[in-house]
Amino acid sequence: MTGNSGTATVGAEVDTFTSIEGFSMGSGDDAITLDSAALSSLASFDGNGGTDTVVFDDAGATLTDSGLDGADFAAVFSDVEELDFRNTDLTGGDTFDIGNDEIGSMNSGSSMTILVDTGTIALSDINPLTQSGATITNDITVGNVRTVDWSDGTHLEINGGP
Ligand SMILES: [Ca+2]
Ligand SMILES: [Ca+2]
Ligand SMILES: [Ca+2]
Ligand SMILES: [Ca+2]
Repeated sequence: MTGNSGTATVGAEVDTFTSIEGFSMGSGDDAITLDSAALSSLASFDGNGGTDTVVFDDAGATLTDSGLDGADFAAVFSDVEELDFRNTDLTGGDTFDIGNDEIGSMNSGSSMTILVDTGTIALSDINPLTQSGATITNDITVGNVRTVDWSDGTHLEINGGP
């Protein structure tokens, strides 16, 4: 990670982050595309209503390079329904660790979809953690979709898409 002047695109607006900023979105479907420097400079992003997507796209640093896991996203995002990792990678046996508490913190309905390109990130590269005493009650893969459920009602879908 170099410096703290990351970029993020929210709708048609491109922001260059030189200081801590926060965003609060409207009731529609919103998306934010950001790199690791932007993530580290972003104070908060509230998707509010609608199906809101966080796209992680950093040409210079993958999720592995930046050491990003669910906790790093949960620290910033709320009312977000999708994490789009189709333009990034996990390498060298690294996993993206994300637990039920982190999903619950990002989405009040405790439901999250992670989009991956199985050419770079396998469905099994996402590592579901158990937090606050919950257990994993269901972890099944059918075709390109892996579904994980926790005993506290948290739901995760990892979608390798067509
Ligand atoms: Ca929204
Ligand atoms: Ca939302
Ligand atoms: Ca990791
Ligand atoms: Ca990979």
